[in-house]
Order: sequence, then C-alpha cells, then structure tokens
Amino acid sequence: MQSIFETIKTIAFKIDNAIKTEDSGYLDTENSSGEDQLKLDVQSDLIIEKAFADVASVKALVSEEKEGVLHISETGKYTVCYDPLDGSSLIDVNLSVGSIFGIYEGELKGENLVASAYVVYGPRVELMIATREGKPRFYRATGGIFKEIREVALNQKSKLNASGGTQKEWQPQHKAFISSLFASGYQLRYSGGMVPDLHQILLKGGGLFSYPGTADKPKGKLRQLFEVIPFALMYEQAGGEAVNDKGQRLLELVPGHPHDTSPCFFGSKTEISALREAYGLS
Ligand code: P6P
Repeated sequence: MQSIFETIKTIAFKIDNAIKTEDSGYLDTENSSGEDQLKLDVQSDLIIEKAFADVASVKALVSEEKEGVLHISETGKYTVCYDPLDGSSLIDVNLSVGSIFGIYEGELKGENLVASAYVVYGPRVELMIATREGKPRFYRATGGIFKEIREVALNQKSKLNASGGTQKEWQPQHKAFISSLFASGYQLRYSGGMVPDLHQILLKGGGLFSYPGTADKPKGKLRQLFEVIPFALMYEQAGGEAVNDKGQRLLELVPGHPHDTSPCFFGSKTEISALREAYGLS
C-alpha cells in the first residue's frame, strides 16, 4: 500500500507541472460520462497510467476518463479507481482542481475500499490520505516533497455549506433543507470543484457538502467508484458521516456499473442528522 501512496505523490508533482505548463484547451472527444475532455484530462490520465504500470501491488486500473478495466498485474492485490483531474473545466478560470484515488481489494464496491487519497492543485499542492485505521493524514508539498502536517478531524457541527447541483433542479425538500441551513447562519462555500470544496470542509473542521439527486440528474452527478466512495472514507475516518438520499452509508454502495453515480452528502454529524430529519429518514 505504501508504494501506492508514494506513486500518488510522484503523480501529484507531474500533474501539477502539466497544469502549469501544458495547453488547457479542449479536445473534440468525450469521457465515459459524456463530458467534454480537456487535453489535460487525457494527459493526466496517461501520467497516472504510466506511474502505476510498475507498481507490483496494483492489479488493475479503472479511470473515470475511459471505459473498462486496465489490467496491470495478475499478482497485484489492489485495483486503483481514479478521477485524474476532477473539475478540470475550472482550470481556465484559475480555480483549484484535484485528483481522486480509491484503492479497492476485490470486488469494486464500498466495503472493499481499503484506502483513498486525493490531491488538490491550488496555490499549494496538498495531499490527503485515509485508510481504515485512524484519522486522515494531511500533507503539503514544499521543496519538491510532501511534508506531513497533521491528522484531520471534523467537529460535531460547523457553519460551512457547499450546496451542489443546479438549484432550479433541486427537489422541494432539498431546497427547503438548504434554505434552512442558510437561514440559521451557514455560509456558502462552493467552487464547483469537488476536491477543493470537500478539502475546505475537512480542513476547516466541518459543515456539509451536498450533491443531491435532482430533476435533471435523479441519481446525482458524482461517480461512486472514483469520487463518492473515496471521499466517504475520508469523512467517516475524520469523525463525520457520508450518506446518500436514503440515509445509507456511501461506503456500503455497490455500483452496478463503474461509472454509476449517487446522490451524496458528506459532513459533520449534526449536519447529517439535520439532513436525515429534512429527508424524513430519522
Ligand atoms: P455542478 C466538476 O465538474 C464536478 O464533477 C465536481 O468536481 C463538482 O463537485 C461538480 O461537478 C459540480 O457540479 O453541477 O454543481 O456544477
């Protein structure tokens, strides 16, 4: 497992360099979710594929940017599912973006996630790693290496509210719930980049990130294997919760297809309790 984390550190510096030096224009292709692809999406995917090709513990790779499973080694133990450059459309307005990694052992489902990691490419390059043991560990790149800063824990309650999705498409109960949070003093903190938005709540100690099922996206937008389940481990290990619109733990999801999405709510315990009440789940 350690060799996977070290490889992610190497990947982080290579993708950060690509973001800062390469063409951020669009290709005339789409990814497996039908989203337009940036040259950097494809380039980041290639950086990751090459980096893991020689890691003995990796059995296979699954990328958000393409269909299918890339088999690496029959003797490998883990399948790495990744989103190489999440929120890449934000690069051309100079906002932070990220890479997300889910490390699975066996069938690709929530309970088989053994570790997750994400990289934030922003004013600083930062890394978070979570396993099933202990709190997530926060690292910052300085002088070409990642220095461990601290463990990360969520407070019982906080004031940050990252409310995703097109508001016109929100279900009435979701709209009422989000409005009630703002009416009680929550502050909107939403950039449209899942990685920096969830990173902010983790580092600031709590709040709520929500990407619900909407009229135009009833199953949500965020992908289970590459985004939702890896962040669910981060939030649960930090002392928070991560559930879908039925109140089920996102770490119990069993994707029917590698690119399946799920409504998702990540946050401190108080905020998730409030969600359960608003959705009639408690
Ligand atoms: P919306 C970026 O495109 C992304 O996949 C996530 O990084 C982000 O949380 C979400 O979509 C934003 O979606 O519909 O709120 O713009």
